[in-house]
Amino acid sequence: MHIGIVCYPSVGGSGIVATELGLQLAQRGHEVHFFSSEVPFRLREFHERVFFHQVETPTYYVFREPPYVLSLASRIVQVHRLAGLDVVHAHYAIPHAAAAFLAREMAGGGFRVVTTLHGTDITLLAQEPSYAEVLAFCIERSDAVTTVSRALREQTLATLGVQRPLEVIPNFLDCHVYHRQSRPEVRAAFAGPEEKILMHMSNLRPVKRVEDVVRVFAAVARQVPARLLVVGDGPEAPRALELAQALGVLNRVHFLGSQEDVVSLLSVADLFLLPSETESFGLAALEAMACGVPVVATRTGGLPEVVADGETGYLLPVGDVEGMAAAALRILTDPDRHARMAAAGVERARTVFCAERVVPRYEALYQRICGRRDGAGEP
Ligand code: GMT
Repeated sequence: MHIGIVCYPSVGGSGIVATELGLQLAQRGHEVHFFSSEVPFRLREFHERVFFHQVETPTYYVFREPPYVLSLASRIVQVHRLAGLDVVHAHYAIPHAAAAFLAREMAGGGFRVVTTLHGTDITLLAQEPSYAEVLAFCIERSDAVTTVSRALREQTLATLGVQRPLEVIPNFLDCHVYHRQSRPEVRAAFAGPEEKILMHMSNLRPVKRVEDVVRVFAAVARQVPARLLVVGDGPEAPRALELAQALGVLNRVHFLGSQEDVVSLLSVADLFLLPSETESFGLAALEAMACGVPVVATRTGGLPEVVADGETGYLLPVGDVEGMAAAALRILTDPDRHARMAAAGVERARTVFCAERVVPRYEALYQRICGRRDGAGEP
């Protein structure tokens, strides 16, 4: 099939999942066309059957902001004329689903539109009167809509009152890439042999509650020698840094900024912290589990569908810093428990969330909405 993928290029779960999906589809013989404002993070190498179409937004003095949706819709239609797209798959509804809808209208219905809801497009933006109605409209008018967790599906039905079916297809990983490596030199760069390494990785926005990460770490570091790696960048970075200083742990916290090779870093971590306010899935938690890192996270959104509470980590109420610190210490001070949870995380990632298990579900969906009977998986 010829598949268009529309996504955000920056570091963030929806862009990572969209990019990985496109690469997996290309490996399975499909022709994949990415549409974004820049080359997506993680699409830096050449891949056969993968094309990238940059969306240019020419500016003009009457525009307050360049109308990206219009440029994106035009680009999709141009590529459709040349490549004959069967499906355009919009990742993150705003504004990608609207642009895909407009492009389909302009192309006389020449392709199908799939929208994948990822998280804050529903949990935050659906509450905004400026977006709610157009969001509901795009969801109703897509040929298929998926959500990355059951929790997000329920939330979408509850907040927008949409009538159409929403299919849950969970996020996934390339399990050939996400596995624990032996990296003693990376470990030695951050910690002494007696120190535990805790890690957090996100785009450091308020929803991630990065201050809770620092508070949990400070409580843990009072009991066991430890270091904290903070991977990613975002608006909460300065506050987290100030808090680490105020709590006297700044010399044990490493703010690493955005990193491409997260597997090397996860491979030296002993525990992963994800104390988010809301998390429709929690891709970072899954990446940690796949690399044998137990997770302490909040019981919110789709996280309970990813982290098996008591088996691959522990889930605590949002804001329960004390509880999360106690759970972290329970894991870090008990080598048997740690080993059990690490192994259970790897097992869960491999049996439920590997690309081989999940990508065929997207293929089957595309085939279904295109009315093909030639079998899922066939390009
Ligand atoms: O919704 C967002 O905050 C953005 C989005 C992203 O691009 O990072 O994150 C969401 O999508 C990811 C991929 O499906 C999920 O793993 C994240 O849980 C989800 N973020 C939130 O729900 C806060």
